[in-house]
Amino acid sequence: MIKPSVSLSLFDAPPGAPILFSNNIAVNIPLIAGLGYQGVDLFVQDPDAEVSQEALKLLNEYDLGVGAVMPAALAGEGLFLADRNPEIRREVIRRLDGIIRYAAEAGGMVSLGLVRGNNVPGETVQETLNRFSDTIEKILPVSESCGVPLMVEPINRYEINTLNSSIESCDYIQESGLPLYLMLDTFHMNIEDVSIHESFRYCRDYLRHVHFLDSNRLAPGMGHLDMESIMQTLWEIDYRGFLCLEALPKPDAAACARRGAEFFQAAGLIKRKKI
Ligand code: LER
Ligand code: MN
Repeated sequence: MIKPSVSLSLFDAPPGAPILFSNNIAVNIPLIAGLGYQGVDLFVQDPDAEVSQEALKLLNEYDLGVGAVMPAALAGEGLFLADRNPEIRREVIRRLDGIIRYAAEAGGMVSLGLVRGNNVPGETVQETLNRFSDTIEKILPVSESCGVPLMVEPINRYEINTLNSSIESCDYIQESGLPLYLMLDTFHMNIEDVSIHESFRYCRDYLRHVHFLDSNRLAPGMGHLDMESIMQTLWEIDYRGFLCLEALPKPDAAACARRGAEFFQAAGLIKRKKI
């Protein structure tokens, strides 16, 4: 079953972030459900904040699931899994512990994107990835005991310099031997991958989540990718999971979410209703 969802943050989203709905959950959660979406990706800063518990209650009330819990805010605070400074690595492990426990309550998975950190001058990419793997080994006891899958999200070269393409990320997971999965984002795939279709086929056994955006990080149909044919490939590989509109709120959040809902209606993923 493929389910459409949108991105929602529990704090004021930084300008330029691909967060469709920002804060104001009492208004946004009913709106998201009203458009026919079936879930959200949750950008969380502090899992212990009151808003984090309120969000779970409201999501439950409106029958919305959680795909990925996104710890991108940690990266915004300078906390990275592959950081050379052991103090920073200890702090990111501590903060991720809370986020993983929250994801377990939400029934979601945790994405490791910008939070993995950059390769810095003076060492090889492999050395950076080895440190990333070492830190992951330290968070696995909690993610495994909570039953929360950890997913690597390949991200384009303009945002990070490790694990940019889908295929190199899939190879990294296989070579590391770590129990990690993949979430693929068509916006990044369009920049880094030779073929979005071939990447989905190559990664199918590891694929747990999809960020489903057009070329300009807006709803399908608002850019120049052939999103219908990408959808077709996802059916072909028997993908079952969320297609999350992790979009920019342009021209505004509701308008972009409505364009996405129209696409998902046409694809038969949202039941016909007036949107
Ligand atoms: C997060 O899902 C993402 O796609 C990154 O580009 C973070 O901004
Ligand atoms: Mn993404």
